[in-house]
Amino acid sequence: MKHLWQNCHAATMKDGKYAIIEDAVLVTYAGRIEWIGPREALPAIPYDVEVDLNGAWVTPGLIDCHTHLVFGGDRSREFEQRLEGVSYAEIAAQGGGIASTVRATREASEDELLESATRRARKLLRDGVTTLEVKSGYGLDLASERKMLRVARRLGETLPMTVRATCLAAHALPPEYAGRADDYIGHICNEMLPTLAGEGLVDAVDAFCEHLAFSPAQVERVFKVAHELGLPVKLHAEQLSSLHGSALAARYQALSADHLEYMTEDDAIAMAAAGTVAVLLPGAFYLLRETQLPPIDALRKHGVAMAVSTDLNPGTSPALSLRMMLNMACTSFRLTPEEALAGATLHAAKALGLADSHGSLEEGKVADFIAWDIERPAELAYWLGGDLPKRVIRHGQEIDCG
Ligand code: DI6
Ligand code: FE
Repeated sequence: MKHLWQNCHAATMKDGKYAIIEDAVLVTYAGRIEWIGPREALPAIPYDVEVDLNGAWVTPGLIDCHTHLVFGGDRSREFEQRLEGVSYAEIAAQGGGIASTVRATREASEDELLESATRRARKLLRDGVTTLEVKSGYGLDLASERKMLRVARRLGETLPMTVRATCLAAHALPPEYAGRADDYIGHICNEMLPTLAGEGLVDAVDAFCEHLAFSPAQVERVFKVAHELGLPVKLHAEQLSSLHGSALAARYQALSADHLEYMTEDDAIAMAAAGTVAVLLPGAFYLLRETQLPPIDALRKHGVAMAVSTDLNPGTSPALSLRMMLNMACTSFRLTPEEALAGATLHAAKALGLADSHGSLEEGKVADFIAWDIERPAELAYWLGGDLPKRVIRHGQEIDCG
């Protein structure tokens, strides 16, 4: 069925930048956008269904390109400890932090993980997210990483969302490898990645490059194997200190380098040359009460595409609203609302390797879009969370988000 969606305005992100069409019309067919433009330019296209969007603003479906939303347990006690003055690194050193989520995630069954992850993913969907990345990294052994990645695949099968699965086995050192980080990296390279990739469970490979996680040399071993397996890479880099992980990621043509508070201008130059997206995660910045800002001016100056994401995870960013992150990206990082919206659509798609099909309203792309009942697109970054009235259209079909 061919749909004609009319009586709306569109923030299209066409041609790689924020752009708007007033009094827009979209024609969708077979899950794709067949035509989009101003009403006066609409050609005579026969259609089956006409939909009145009542003056809504239409944007691409939001894309949350960095989440850890599959996990067992929660870490609200750790949140209290941090408020009492204990640092993230201290908690990690005491066996809390990521390690405590690893214990809970290993204990949970696949169905239990699917149930809790579905609840979180549904909240994002209700907020306008139609494409989602999910990382493993709380299993840290073959069976538990597989369990997490299978949950990511099942989310994509059971929810009206596109889900990309990223293997983050190099997130932290599992207790059984204490003091043997190089051996664990060897296990990831020789067993885990080839097996999980062979099972079709991995769309990209990520690692945590940090003093309390893995060194650039260890990350590079993982990247080499990812490339041998034909998988793109991403990296948690420069979140707590400067190890130049973002420049390393650029050398491996990474889809993205993420966090980046402590990156240098030279890192930004390397990322620009490689087309690596900078994924900004203001939720983790906020929750850790970080004061070092990512170098937004250097990223702008060198033309690095900036995405914005929730980093939804139980430790540093229990964030269930991507729009809330748009607000924080503006307020804390001084992005403009236009940059923030491009960061949760156009550039987020690129960070997932989906730039050809998602992230903008253009002919031939997937017909994933949100019709927001707002007066101006800046409202998407202005309201602090809440539930903005909207209609969610995925693959050209309106869906009920419950
Ligand atoms: N950086 C983060 O912000 C998350 N992982 C990472 O590498 C935190 C994960 C956690 O604390 O559970
Ligand atoms: Fe993360």
